[in-house]
Amino acid sequence: VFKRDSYEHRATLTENKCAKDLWNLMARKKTNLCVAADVGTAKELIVLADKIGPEICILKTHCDLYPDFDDAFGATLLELAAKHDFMIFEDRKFADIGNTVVGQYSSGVHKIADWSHITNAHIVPGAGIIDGLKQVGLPKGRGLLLLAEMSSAGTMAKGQYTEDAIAMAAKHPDFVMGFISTRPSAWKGAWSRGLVQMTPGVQLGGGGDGLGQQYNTPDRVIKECGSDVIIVGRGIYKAADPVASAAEYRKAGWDAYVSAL
Ligand code: BMP
Repeated sequence: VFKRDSYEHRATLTENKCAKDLWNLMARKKTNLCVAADVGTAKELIVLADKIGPEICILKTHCDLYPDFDDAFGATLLELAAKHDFMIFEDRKFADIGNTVVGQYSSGVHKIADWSHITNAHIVPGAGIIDGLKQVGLPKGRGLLLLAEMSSAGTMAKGQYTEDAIAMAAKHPDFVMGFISTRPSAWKGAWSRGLVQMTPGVQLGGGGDGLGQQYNTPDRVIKECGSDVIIVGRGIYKAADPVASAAEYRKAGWDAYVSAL
């Protein structure tokens, strides 16, 4: 079991507003469950978010999946986030040069920086991508996650690449709030405990999806892999009863955290 500090304490170790808000939210609401709401339309997403809102700390979106995305999308989600006390994470996975991501993050069709508290980026372009996103996001109090590892089979994000992500995060403690990771308990490089570890590829039954996704259980992700937030998609929104399933994942994630303290 990966020995850990409480979420309350880790809130005191970060310089990023979003990370501090998230640590405190998780402690207050007693949930480390992020739902990946990869449903077919914005309409379905909003219905789902209102139903499972009480169970989650983060609602993760892929706004380019929804054919009915419109200018009201962000405001509606922000209302639900306030109503149910959760944060919004647009899983945009920016991957371009600094100048391009400034436009992609702030404007275009989706205007992500206006409504998403958290977003993420690949480090493949080098540090300029963080500088670009930070120019837009820091004045708005946003937080950035770096993809240090991925859950998919054959991922290139490993070894030296992961070490480089750790080093880049350390240079931007005001804006980089954490990582997408799969096994931070095994990392060799030192990283600030104020940074949040979020892990996708989580299902109670384990297994995979035939397209490269690899699943671990909530218990293993939190206790053995050293993660802080479990990200669950199909395990919840494809369940016969998504609210009951969200409650089940929430309990599994929280019990694992408490037992690892
Ligand atoms: P599911 O639980 O249905 O497999 O969904 C996983 C979610 O996490 C998807 O939204 C996917 O885009 C995202 N994700 C992932 O699966 N692996 C990663 O390494 C990074 C991700 O963002």
